[in-house]
Amino acid sequence: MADAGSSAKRAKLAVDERDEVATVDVIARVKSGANISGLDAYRALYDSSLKDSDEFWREHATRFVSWARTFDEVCGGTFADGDVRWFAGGKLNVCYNCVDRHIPTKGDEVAIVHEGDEVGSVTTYTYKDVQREVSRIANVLKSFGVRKGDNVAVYMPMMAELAFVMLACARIGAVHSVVFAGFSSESLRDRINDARCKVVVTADEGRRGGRTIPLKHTVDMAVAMCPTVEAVLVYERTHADIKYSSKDHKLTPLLEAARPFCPCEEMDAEDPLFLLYTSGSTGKPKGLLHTTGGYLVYAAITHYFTFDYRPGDVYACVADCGWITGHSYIVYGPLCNGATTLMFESTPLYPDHTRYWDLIQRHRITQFYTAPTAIRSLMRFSNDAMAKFDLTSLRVLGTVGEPINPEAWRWYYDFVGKRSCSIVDTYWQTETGGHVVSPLPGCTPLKPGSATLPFFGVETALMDGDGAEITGNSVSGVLCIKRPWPGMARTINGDHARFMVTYFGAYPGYYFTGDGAFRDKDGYIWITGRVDDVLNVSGHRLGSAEIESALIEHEFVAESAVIGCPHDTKGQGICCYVVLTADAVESSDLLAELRLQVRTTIGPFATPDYIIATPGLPKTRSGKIMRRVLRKIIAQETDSLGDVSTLADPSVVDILIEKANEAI
Ligand code: 6R9
Repeated sequence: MADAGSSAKRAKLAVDERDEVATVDVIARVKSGANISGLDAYRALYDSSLKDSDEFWREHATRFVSWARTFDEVCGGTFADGDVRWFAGGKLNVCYNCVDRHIPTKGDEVAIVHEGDEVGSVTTYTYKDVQREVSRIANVLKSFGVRKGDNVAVYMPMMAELAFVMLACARIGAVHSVVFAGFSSESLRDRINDARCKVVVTADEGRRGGRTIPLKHTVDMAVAMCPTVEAVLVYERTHADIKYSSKDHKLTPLLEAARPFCPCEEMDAEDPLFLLYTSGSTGKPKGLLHTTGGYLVYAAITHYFTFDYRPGDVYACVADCGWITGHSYIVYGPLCNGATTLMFESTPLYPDHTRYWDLIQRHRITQFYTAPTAIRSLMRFSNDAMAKFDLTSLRVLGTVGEPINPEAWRWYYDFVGKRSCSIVDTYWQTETGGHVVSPLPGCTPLKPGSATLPFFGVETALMDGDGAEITGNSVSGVLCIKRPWPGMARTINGDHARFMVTYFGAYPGYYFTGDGAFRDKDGYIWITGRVDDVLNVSGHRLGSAEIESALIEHEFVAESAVIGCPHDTKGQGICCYVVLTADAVESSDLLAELRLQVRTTIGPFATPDYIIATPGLPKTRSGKIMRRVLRKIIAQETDSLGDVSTLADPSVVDILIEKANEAI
């Protein structure tokens, strides 16, 4: 069983202790020439970004992005009306901005460095190379009838070609929907069907951590139940001998035959750029829609300031393009800024735990961006092996995906950054498109565990249980954003009503993040985690409802309740309580089967840490499951269960405690 139980010990700061945390003033390697220098400069620019918002965004939209036609209006619409738009009337193409416009000045400079699964299997692509490769696949897509506004599903490993496909879609005005290659065929099927995709791009197999992932096989199972799919285009990553049916097309010969130039489609600022599915607290995953102008401006400006990007840098975000982090900070932000961006196909532990350090040393990486879960898994090893690598190229170290515990922050700062790098704990979401709360290197004094201060143009607010805004400092509440920002998602595919209810229903006039936060005495923001039923497992969002419905599909499950539990490396683990049907016999085999059921329905990253069979769930008299009680039980905080007298059957609590203790 996983080591979730012991994690209760993990250092967790109590709210009032956060006010006592001193700032760390590190900026040695960043200081000279930082893109913005000092807290005063930040405050001045931040204030003007709110006070003269239109002017701020007009100036930066023109500075970071090239427009085929300038926009007539900076921002229009409101949260309340659900019609927010940015840069209306502006025309542009995202791929032109990320590739073509850099060619006159840096056509022969490296745009993408790809490090494959095996150590040192490196391929580099200049901006000219990228233009050629993107054009080829764009022309192939067109030959399959993909046109402006069509949705294309992408289910690929972290090959450079994944970025090419994304850029190719942007080039011809198609809307990509990248599905993380760790999702199951059922998850993929639902996403393809929700977006009515007509083409799916995949690879024969993936390679990750020395293992082979049968991607095309998964696509076959999904597409069998996707009536809209006309063609499946297959990159040959491993050249495995796989089955090709009449809808399937090997890309190798098609790309060889394709013209290596494809013109860029002129897009409206508010035309869709991509869909990306993410878990919500209820029901099926939401296909969030991002549009062209605002998203690109926001990805580029945040990449520039948060990572203190400078020409000549080798910037590396080791996330997967299947998540928003890969979209904004591997592909769109860095390439829009003309950067050299690294794509990493492998894992931090392959072939051993020094892979990242070797990567940094060999590529002379200047900015390194990863997740707290990876940091926690690496800090278990002795630092001696790391000490043999030259990490002095680093200037900025980033984290994303979940709150970073101060212990992990310290280790990242002391040992990876050698106390000379800025740590940027970037808080944001699929919905926000880019960073909304983050330190800026050489600018924001750091506090281990705090995402610090809002990005330019982002007005944060904390709300109380009655829906009122909490003023002042040293306060906790629900984190909201008070005004539109360019990178925000515009809708949920096919369900604008759900978009409105989910994000603007809870606090009218505010965007609701779903996260809790503490604002300390200096106004610094500390994210405390989700306040809804969304789990965050190794930085991946999972809805408890999704896992519950996967369990319920099993013939022997009558009822289930899924909650997050503390976990040493993953941040949160998955704990499932199941009530078996009357004719079921509880056995370790059956529980293993249920675990497998979740794994195959959603994907391996959703594998439960605990499955606990129980005769009943703690429910109120109105039938609502008291998840708080379940959370406390698995976290072994049974002395603070709170009031359980309102439960329909309070005796179930003792049984649950006993069962949980057995499982741990
Ligand atoms: C970018 C990304 C979003 C959720 C978000 C929050 C958590 C992300 C965080 C963080 C604390 C940070 N989260 N960054 N929590 N500190 N620096 O991860 O997007 O997959 O949509 O997840 O992740 O709970 O609401 P996404």
